[in-house]
Amino acid sequence: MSVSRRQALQIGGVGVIGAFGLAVPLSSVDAKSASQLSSRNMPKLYQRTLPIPPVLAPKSTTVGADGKKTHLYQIEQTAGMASIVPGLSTPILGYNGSFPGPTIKVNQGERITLEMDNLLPLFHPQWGYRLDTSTHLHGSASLPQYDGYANDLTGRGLCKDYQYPNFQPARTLWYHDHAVHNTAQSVYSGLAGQYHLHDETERNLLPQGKFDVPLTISDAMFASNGALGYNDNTHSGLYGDIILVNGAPWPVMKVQRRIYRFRVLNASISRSYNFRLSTGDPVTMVATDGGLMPAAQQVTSWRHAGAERYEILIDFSKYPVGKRVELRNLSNKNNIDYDYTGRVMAFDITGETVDTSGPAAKVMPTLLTGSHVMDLKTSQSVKTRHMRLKRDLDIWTIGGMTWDEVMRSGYKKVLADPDLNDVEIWEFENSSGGWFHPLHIHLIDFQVLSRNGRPPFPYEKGPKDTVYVGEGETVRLLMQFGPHRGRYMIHCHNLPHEDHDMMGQFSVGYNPNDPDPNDPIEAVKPHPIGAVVPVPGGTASGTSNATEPSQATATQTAKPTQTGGSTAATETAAPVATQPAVQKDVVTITTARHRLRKDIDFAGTSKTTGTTTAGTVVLYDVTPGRAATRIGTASTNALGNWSWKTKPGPSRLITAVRAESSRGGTASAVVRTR
Ligand SMILES: [Cu+2]
Repeated sequence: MSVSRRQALQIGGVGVIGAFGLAVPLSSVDAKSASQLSSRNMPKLYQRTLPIPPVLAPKSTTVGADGKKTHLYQIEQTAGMASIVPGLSTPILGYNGSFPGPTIKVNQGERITLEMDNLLPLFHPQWGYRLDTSTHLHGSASLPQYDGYANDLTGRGLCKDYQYPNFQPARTLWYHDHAVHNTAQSVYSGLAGQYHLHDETERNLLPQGKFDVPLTISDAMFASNGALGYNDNTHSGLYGDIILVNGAPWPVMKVQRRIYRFRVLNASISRSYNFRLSTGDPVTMVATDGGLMPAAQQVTSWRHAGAERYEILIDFSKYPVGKRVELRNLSNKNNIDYDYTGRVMAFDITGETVDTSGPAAKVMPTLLTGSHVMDLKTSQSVKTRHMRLKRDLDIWTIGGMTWDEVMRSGYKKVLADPDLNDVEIWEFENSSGGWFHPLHIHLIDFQVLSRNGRPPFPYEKGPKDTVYVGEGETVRLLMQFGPHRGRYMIHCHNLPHEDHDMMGQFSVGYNPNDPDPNDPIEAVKPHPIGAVVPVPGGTASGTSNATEPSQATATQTAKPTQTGGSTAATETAAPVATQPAVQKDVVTITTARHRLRKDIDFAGTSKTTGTTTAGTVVLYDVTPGRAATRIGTASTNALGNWSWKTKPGPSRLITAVRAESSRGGTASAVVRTR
């Protein structure tokens, strides 16, 4: 059966019901393009100048009693319009209305309070889900209550004050939405930006200022009216036909004949790249997710999955004026490629007077710097854990767990419970040949020990927080848990995988029933925008000392049972909770059909009275005679409709189904089987 391209694309304002779960045989999608743009609106290679997102200025800076600066920043999450394709405007969601969001730059040891205001529409204008947000600063060892926990949601009209400690070594971080079940579509809609943490070592080794260039790379597909299209191939992944760098399709950048530093972030929700220069020349890799590598690596091409950051140096002095050097993508297994997804951007070498100020303008650094995580030894490890990354029916699992199970346990269930400062080895196994998983562990940096028993790639020989677990691969990672106690997420960074439902959590330094002063949902609540909230004294909650994370640990290890408000976390619990109460929900199932080896199709409604909360409906196979199993998740749109279908469907016949709404309602139905 062939599927029209209109069905294949979930077009803005049209495909509300089917935004999740429409199965599309890949062969039916036009191989030249996924977008439906007319040729007049289709972007061409290397027409746009590379945009550089603005650096955000703080609202204010104060100096604490300890002499350390705290910068107050404010970002408004709003709907906006972007000029991405020629002749049309694209509705987006953006930090301060733009994609990518503004870049935040900070020096090690300076704290940041980020007021994150949710001024988005109540429901996503195209895909209908409720736009509650949670902001994760990826790469930061933030306290759990500031880490963007998926269910720590900030609703429309509310603000959450995030505290960022910035005590870690210099690195490229990024902030992005992490809202439960909707991360993929919210990040795809534009909620992502870079964050640069600087330190003395890095400032003395690597190019700075305009020679230190953020490259946020993503892919997208567009409807004929310029709106974003969405098709995640039944949660396998979204693969757009148009490559964006800093929000512009296939841009070009004029460069001087000197060395440049590029902070390459793959912000695609699913696509992985295999980057290479058109000249075949190597780049010099100097930093990974967690900052500087011990030694620079010459790399001709590198595999780069979602959320990974690699900092590269390119020496343009060896090319003649007028030469164009392209950054290309050789692609990897299990991506869907189109005519121009092999191209990314171009650099045009100019005859402009060369500015040789600053470090590494003309000479490549070779020895960089060691780090705590790269100095860890396997002999320090007290435990080895093994987890499989796997698809069960239509659900992605990690170590046999889904986020749904974590939610059902009242956020108690964990995949691992290391003690504070424990060193452990974690192994991730992907036995499948059908997909790859970029695995992200919050809080910590890790060292990649091996992949299938062999050494990691040269470009992985630095501190990492996300690792490419390719087809048929098992990776071994070494890490130390700290400096904070509490619960943190671990998940796949193919975001449709994460949302359905490849996410779990681990707990550092607590037993399951210990009280948790750093509870990721309860410790710090959002407040109405504009309300004055007391900032706890000397906060960033004990993580202020740049050079002594052990100091931070000491503050955080205050007995969880302690009362009397003497810990920072207890003090920050003061702001009033303003989350709307869950209202009565009525769920119906209007369609329930499973034709074995053909298709499966469920649809219905989930309607609430009073305030509506974010809605998803989880479907369970409740066929008599076997244990109930989860089969899928659908999102409820603004009209209260949900739908879930896939082909060919589960391999054993489902004769009864139960729908459970996240808003509390349930319904069951007999399934038609013909
Ligand atoms: Cu995955």
